[in-house]
Amino acid sequence: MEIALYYAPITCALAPYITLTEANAKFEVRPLNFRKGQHNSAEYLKLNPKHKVPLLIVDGKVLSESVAIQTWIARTFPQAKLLPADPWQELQAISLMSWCSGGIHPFLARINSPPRVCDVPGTEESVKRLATANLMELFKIADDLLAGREYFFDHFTAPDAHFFWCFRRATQFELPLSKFRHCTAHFERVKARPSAQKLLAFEKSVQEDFAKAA
Ligand SMILES: N[C@@H](CCC(=O)N[C@@H](CS)C(=O)NCC(=O)O)C(=O)O
Repeated sequence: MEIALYYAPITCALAPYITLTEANAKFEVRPLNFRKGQHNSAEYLKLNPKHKVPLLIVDGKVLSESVAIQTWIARTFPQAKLLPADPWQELQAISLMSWCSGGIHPFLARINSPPRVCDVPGTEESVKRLATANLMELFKIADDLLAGREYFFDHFTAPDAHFFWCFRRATQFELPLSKFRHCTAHFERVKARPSAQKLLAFEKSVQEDFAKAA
């Protein structure tokens, strides 16, 4: 089986990178340089008209959307136990990933780029403020879910990688995150895993290559 992951540094494509690594899958990474608009190239748009990463290619077949990609990885490599075995718990895991993707991610995107959702002059700070307030509410929910736990379930699963990305992205903005003690501990715990360490080293090397090519 040939697996390729379209990825860009900093983005949510780091979650499937970690998950594929946890699964011990053999995969090729195809980094896109967003600064150079490679995600909007005609070639990439043919693969993903949504011009987003992550995108997974499996034996020539294309799969978009993090939740589907994470679920595919977990189902394809069951020995890695990347989703809980119990069917109800498995759905809870998919629910958590959908929340990361559809609930949390959009507020991170608004903080990152307010004009993408509102181009009325002078509204940038207000878009950021409202998105931050929403994000704080969501992180409080996650913090409560993670209280007294190492991971969302009784061992590391795909939602841990997905939420790790959400929290990491938030740390890259100036936000008051230290109050989320359990999210912070979870972030450090996932970050210490060899899969996340591999990802961070890979991200650094891609960023260095992009800088050289700038
Ligand atoms: N719902 C998608 C969102 C993916 C997404 O927004 N990816 C961002 C990076 S974090 C992206 O590729 N943005 C480029 C663009 O929108 O042009 C998923 O969960 O996979």
